[in-house]
Amino acid sequence: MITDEVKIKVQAGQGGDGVVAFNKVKMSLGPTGGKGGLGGSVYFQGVSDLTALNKYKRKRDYYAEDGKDGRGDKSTGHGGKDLILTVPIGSVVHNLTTEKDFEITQVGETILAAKGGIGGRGNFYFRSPVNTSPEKYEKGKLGENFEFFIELRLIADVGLVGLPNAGKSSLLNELTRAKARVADYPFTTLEPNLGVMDRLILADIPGLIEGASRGKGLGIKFLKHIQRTKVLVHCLSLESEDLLKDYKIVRQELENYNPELSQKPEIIFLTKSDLFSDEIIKAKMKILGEKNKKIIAISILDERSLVEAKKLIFSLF
Ligand SMILES: Nc1nc2c(ncn2[C@@H]2O[C@H](COP(=O)(O)OP(=O)(O)OP(=O)(O)O)[C@@H](O)[C@H]2O)c(=O)[nH]1
Ligand SMILES: [Mg+2]
Repeated sequence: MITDEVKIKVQAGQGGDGVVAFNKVKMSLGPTGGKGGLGGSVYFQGVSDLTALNKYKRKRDYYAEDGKDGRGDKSTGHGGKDLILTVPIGSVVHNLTTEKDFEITQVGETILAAKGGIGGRGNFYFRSPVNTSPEKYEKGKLGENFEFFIELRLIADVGLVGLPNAGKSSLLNELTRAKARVADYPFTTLEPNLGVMDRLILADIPGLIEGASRGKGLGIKFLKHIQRTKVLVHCLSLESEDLLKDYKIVRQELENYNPELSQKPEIIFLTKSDLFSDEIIKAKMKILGEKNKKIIAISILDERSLVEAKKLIFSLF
């Protein structure tokens, strides 16, 4: 299962305290208290594992290590260990405290989430001609603490959309080596599936229904995953009694969710063409047919139509 939304709290480490110490050797009396070490910072780092957010469902609070106190020989305490929190590439991280957002799109990309506090100075740093035996020191500063909302948006080139049962997952399986579940009832797909077709990443999301953009069905939760795609492939089953209505329902939901989605280049695949004669297909295609629409009939049982489908997709890249 892919977790695609989590809220976590992070706390960077506190700086170590400065120390009060004196040299006990007669010839070199004087303050020797060192500085506290730097508190550990918290970072986010991109990984390719799409399930990397799952762990944040179980545990929500994260702490980096505190810096160690300074030492009596003028030396600085050890720094606290940094904490690295892995997130899948495609994560959008919202800092709920500062309201700043950032995106992680590359494996290994590392972004500072919360900075560790600096260590306090020990009494060695407060020596002066007028006070050769200062007892003064500073406490380490607190590390930053923030609350984050992390949202995964899959990075795909092509998004497969359509009503439930339109044949989206079947098509994904044919065009890529994905093994998405396929069945003859609506809402077979409960989580997005990804597949790779040559260099393109295809994302298959759960079927959309009327009202999806207002939260009906499953679709809304996953529309964000196609927000970054370049092209939408709209699957419409030829089995439908009213293709135009089906088409409009999905287009309307895309538009309602985010008008940018409906601006993306779109290809229409009329699916399950093996079940119908050429005449019927032609007639049905006409119903949708505006001249400038890219539209073809396909079947997972017709290899030639799948080659055409691939070509059409690639023509938009
Ligand atoms: N005859 C025929 N059946 C197909 C074809 N493509 C898909 N199907 C069948 O249509 C049904 C639905 O296919 P899915 O791929 O699960 O549809 P989906 O759009 O992913 O459905 P959801 O995940 O529920 O939204 C399954 O029974 C498939 O076997 C096709 O080209 N020809
Ligand atoms: Mg499916």
